[in-house]
Amino acid sequence: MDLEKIMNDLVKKHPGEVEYLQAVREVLESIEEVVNENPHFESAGIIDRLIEPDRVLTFKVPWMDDNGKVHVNLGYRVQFNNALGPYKGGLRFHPSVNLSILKFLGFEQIFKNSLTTLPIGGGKGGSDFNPKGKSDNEIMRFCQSFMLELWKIIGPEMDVPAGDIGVGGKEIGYLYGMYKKLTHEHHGVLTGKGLNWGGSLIRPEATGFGAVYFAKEMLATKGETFEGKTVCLSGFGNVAWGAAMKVNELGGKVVTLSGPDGYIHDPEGISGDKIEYMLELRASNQDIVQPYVYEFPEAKFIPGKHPWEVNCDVAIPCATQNELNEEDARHLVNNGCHCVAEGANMPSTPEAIEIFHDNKVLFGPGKAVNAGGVATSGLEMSQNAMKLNWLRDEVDSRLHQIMISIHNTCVKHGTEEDGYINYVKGANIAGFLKVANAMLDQGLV
Ligand code: NDP
Ligand code: 2IT
Repeated sequence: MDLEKIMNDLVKKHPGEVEYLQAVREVLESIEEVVNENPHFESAGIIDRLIEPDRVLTFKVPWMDDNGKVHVNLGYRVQFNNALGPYKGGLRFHPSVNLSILKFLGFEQIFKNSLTTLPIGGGKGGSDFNPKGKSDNEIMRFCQSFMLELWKIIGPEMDVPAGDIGVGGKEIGYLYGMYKKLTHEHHGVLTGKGLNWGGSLIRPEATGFGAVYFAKEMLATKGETFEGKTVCLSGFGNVAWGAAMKVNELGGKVVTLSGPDGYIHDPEGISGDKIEYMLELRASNQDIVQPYVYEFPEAKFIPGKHPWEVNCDVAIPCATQNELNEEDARHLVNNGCHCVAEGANMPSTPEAIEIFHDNKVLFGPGKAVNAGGVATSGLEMSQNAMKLNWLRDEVDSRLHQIMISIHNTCVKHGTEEDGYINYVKGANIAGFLKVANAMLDQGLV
């Protein structure tokens, strides 16, 4: 496999799609050796077929605000690969959304979903719509207009969207309502649904819980636990909330949160009411974490900075892509952090990952660490198909088992000669092999 040629050709075809190109390069670098050892992948054109999405739907989303003014946003669905099962992946509503970001997320999702052990392919979608500061009615009208286009290409055996940044239970409800109206069908076409109408217990907590279950396994390889560990989190959304709860439960202390305005440092620990307050902060539909210090004055707000300068044992980035750069990685390593688990998708830059690897930090990449979210979406699909609901403990224990299995898979495929576990390599190779072999089995389609 000529990696540089593949990348040069891809850059020419998709100039400026930096996040997508970054994600593809990372995977190809990890799997290069495996591909070279298996010439049948090359002769079947597996790599060329894998790095381009099966199809992309782009559409306009016109909607009216509460003052009667008309707005037009862009909507997308990237159906990347369905070798293992129906396309599956979240919808992101954020002003930064563009095709490059959704292609990177859809590409990552293929390997993540493969690692979950469940039969789901990879996709992603969303819009540059900004839900911040919008009324519930405005969000509803936007979601309805979005679904007026999306419904044509989704379905429980075709493509099953869910939430991501800016899309939580409320948005899933409005999207589902419109899908149901258009199709007259009440089947689980979206995951992350309300508990009374097909949702699964533990789905809201799943990504954060899963990330901490994975980090627990990473620490265990060094004979360590979360007990007494200081943990830095970023973000203050769904993933950060679930991770904060589970770290506390396992005896760790969460000392930071962050938003686009800066970060909160609470040396006494973010637990109990303070975690519940995160939900209020998100529900307030603003874009800031600063109000935390008005509620809990013992904490400090540091404007315009990331939390990675704070001393910690474990870091769990839970906000967004490329939020942890080379300098941040140096700070973390110099301040004693020896375990980094990516709750978000691709939060560390390639330079930051190199520093973690050079310093033999336990580094878990997003596609392995945060796979608990989509895995529990898969469990929601199973429950919908069976028309029954599992109890909380049942879903949680399945989630926990899946995270342990993903960890074992990474160890199997990522352990290097000196014993260091390269989780990036492990996750990429294991995720890739399953998809590549399924593509071979299914012929040239
Ligand atoms: P939420 O919308 O609940 O929270 C996202 C958090 O990140 C918020 O604090 C948000 O602040 C912040 N954020 C978003 N964009 C930016 C930006 N450009 N700059 C700085 N901060 C930003 O989303 P989730 O918690 O669901 O998602 C967080 C991460 O986890 C994402 O990378 C997502 O892809 C990933 N993920 C989510 C899963 C899920 O099931 N929800 C599953 C697996 C991964 P604000 O919104 O105020 O800008
Ligand atoms: O990035 C992700 O894995 C998600 N946003 C969850 C996707 C899903 O289908 O539950």
